[in-house]
Amino acid sequence: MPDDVFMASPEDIDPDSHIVGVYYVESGLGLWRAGVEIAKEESIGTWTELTTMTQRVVERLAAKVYKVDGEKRLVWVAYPLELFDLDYGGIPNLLSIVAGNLFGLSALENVRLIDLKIPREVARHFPGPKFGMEGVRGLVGSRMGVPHLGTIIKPKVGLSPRETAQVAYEAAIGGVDFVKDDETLTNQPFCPLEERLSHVMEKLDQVREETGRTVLYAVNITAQHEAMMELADRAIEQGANMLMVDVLTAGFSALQSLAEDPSIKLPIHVHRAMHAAMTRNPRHGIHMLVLAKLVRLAGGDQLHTGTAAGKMEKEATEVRKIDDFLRGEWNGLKTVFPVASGGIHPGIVEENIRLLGPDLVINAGGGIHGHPMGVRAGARAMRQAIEAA
Ligand code: RUB
Ligand code: CA
Repeated sequence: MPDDVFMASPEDIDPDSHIVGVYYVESGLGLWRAGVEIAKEESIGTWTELTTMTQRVVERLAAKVYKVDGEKRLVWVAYPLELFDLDYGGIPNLLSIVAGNLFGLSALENVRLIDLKIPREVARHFPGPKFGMEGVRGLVGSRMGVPHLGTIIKPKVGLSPRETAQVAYEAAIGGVDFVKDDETLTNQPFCPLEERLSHVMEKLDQVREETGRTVLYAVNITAQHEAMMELADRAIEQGANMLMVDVLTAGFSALQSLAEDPSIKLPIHVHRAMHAAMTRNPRHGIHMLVLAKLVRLAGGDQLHTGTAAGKMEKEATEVRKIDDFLRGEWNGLKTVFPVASGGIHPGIVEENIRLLGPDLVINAGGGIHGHPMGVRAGARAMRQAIEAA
C-alpha cells in the first residue's frame, strides 16, 4: 500500500473521533516514514501487499501520521475510533493497538509512547475513579492544600497479622492518614490477608475511639483475576476501608473490574510496580503520563507517580506534570490523588511539597519505621515536617 494511505494533514484529523498517540522515534527512515510504519503496523497494514485488502478497510480503518516535530523527534499518529472495541476490549485492546508491536519493529531503533490523547467519547466507556482526590479527602475529613501522610508497613514482608496491626496502630496514633501494604505483600501464609485486615481494622477503630480520626488502610488484594475479586469481597466483609492493587502486574482490566463493581464502595490505591521497565528509558518504552491516564480511565483513586526527592529514579518536572494531570479536569472524570513515595523522610518532605504541590499523599516506609525512637515518633516527625513545610 502506498505511504499516503497512512498520512494526513492536521486539518483532516478530527480530535473527537480519533485516539492520538504521540511517539518519540529514533529511526534511519526519517520521521514521516517512521510514523507510517507505526500507523501501518498498528492498523490495517503489514510488511507486504495483501490480496485480502478492501477499499472499505483502507478508507475507514487506516491510522494516519499527521504531524512530526523534527527537533524533538516526535510523530503524531491518529487512530480512528472504529479501530477499537472500547466496551469489551477496553484497555487491553487499546494498548494492543497504540502500544503493541510497534516497540519491536526493526525499522525503529527506539520508540517511546510519550502521550495519548483520549477524547471524551472514549472516556465515556470507562468508569473513572469512584472517589478521586476529593472523595478520599472526604473519608479522612481533610481539606485541600494539606498533604495526606501515608505509610507502608515495614518490614515489607514477614510481620504477622498482629504485628502488622500494632505497627499500623503506632503509625496512626503518631499522625498518619493512611496505611498501606507493600506491593510484595498479598496473602502469603505468614500473614494471611483476612486475618491481617481484621487485626488492622480493629486497631484503626481503636484509633478512631481514642482520637476521633479516620485512618485508611489499603490492603493489597493483587492476585489472579478471579481470586482478586474474591479477596475484594472478603476484604469488604472484614470491614476494609480501602483496597490496593498493583496495576501493571495484575493488569488494567483487573483495576477496572474492581472500579466497575457496584458492590465495591471503596477507594482503590494503585501501586505501579514494574512500571520502570517501560517508563525509565527516556528513548524507549512508555511514559508514566500514559500509564497515569489509563489508571484514571480504569478507576484508580490514588496512584504512585514518583517523588521530587527520594530513592527512586525521577525527574521532578515530569512528576509534577503527571500530578497536575491527575489533579486537573479531564474528560469529566474524577481526579486521582497522586502519591509521592520511595525513600521519603522528614528531611525531604519540604522539597517534595514545594516541587509537587500540596495536594499529594506523602508516603514513607523506612522514613517512619526507621526512626530511632520508634514508629509513633517516626510518624510524628513526618507530620511535623509536613506542618513545617
Ligand atoms: C517505598 C515503597 C514503594 C515505592 C515504590 O518504601 O515501598 O514501593 O514507593 O516507588 P520506603 P514509586 O518509603 O521505605 O522507601 O512510588 O516510585 O512507584
Ligand atoms: Ca514497596
